[in-house]
Amino acid sequence: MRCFWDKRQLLHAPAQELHNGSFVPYAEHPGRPRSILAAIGPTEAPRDHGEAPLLRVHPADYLDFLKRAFADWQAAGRPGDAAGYVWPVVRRRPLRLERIDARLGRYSMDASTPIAEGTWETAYWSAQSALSALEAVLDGERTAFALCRPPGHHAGADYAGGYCYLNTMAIAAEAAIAAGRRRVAILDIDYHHGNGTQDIFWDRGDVLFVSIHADPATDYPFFWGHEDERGEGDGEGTTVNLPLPRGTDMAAFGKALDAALGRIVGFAPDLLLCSYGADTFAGDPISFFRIETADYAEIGRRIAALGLPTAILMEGGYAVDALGANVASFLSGF
Ligand code: Q9C
Ligand code: ZN
Repeated sequence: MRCFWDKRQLLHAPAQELHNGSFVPYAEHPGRPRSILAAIGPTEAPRDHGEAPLLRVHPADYLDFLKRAFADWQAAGRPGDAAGYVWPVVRRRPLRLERIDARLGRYSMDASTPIAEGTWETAYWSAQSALSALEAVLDGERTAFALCRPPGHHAGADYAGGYCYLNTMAIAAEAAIAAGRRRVAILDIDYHHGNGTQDIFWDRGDVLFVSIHADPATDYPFFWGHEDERGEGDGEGTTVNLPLPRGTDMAAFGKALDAALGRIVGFAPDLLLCSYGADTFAGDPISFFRIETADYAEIGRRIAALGLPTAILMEGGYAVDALGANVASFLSGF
């Protein structure tokens, strides 16, 4: 399988994140892609598709924020990585915000997504890897893999969150539509609900978003991913949420997967895009499902059995020692 990765995706390395009340080492660190690279064999550098495909999803002012935030933070005399501490939940309205702390609040949803020196460049090349995997599939490959890092599915059109800055999945889906594909299905099997992807395609009838994830009653991101969220307007019924309880093993996950695949078949898409997170693994340090390494091959086989052209985009997975084996197992199923 063709695999895409750019070594500039190692640059982003925030020191810490706020986790359950303490500052702890940042879980989404460069050791993750190193573990994957050691397990999957040769990769190709992505082609540079420029900013136009990013601007199909994200407004220019948000990209400008991502590019400038670290420099603005340093210019304000702040130590470490740029991180917000105030968020406009109540009566949010358009404002021309100059203060870095205000901009960090305006353009992010949580305290686990700091901006460090190489963040923009890393996110940019992560998106280019996604676009290159999509391009390979549009050009006739049955499957392709993008080692996206940072991940993307928590980032909305104008906000960062959950270690995500650019929504790589939405960027790929919009590129597929711009290239003439009429119906695109997204299957998100990261442990966490893909709130950013859901938000971006909430009212879209041409993009199906199906997600299997930990129940937001108990798990991040809490405010999205409940079963009764089904989309609106043209998108009514094209958002499908299948939350599962903590402790879910392959038997229960497999039933939800079959239901998800049934919805995808019913949608009759031209193309499948898969947000793959290995944080459903039993040994994941921040998650609570019980999927084993060998199970990922079975999950991959069942998805491949749809027979759809499929681009796979990497999302989460924090058990770094097992991460490469988990990704390799999943890809082997295809
Ligand atoms: N105390 C992805 O897997 N931190 N993002 C949760 C819980 C955010 C995970 C904190 C987890 C985001 C792509
Ligand atoms: Zn996750």
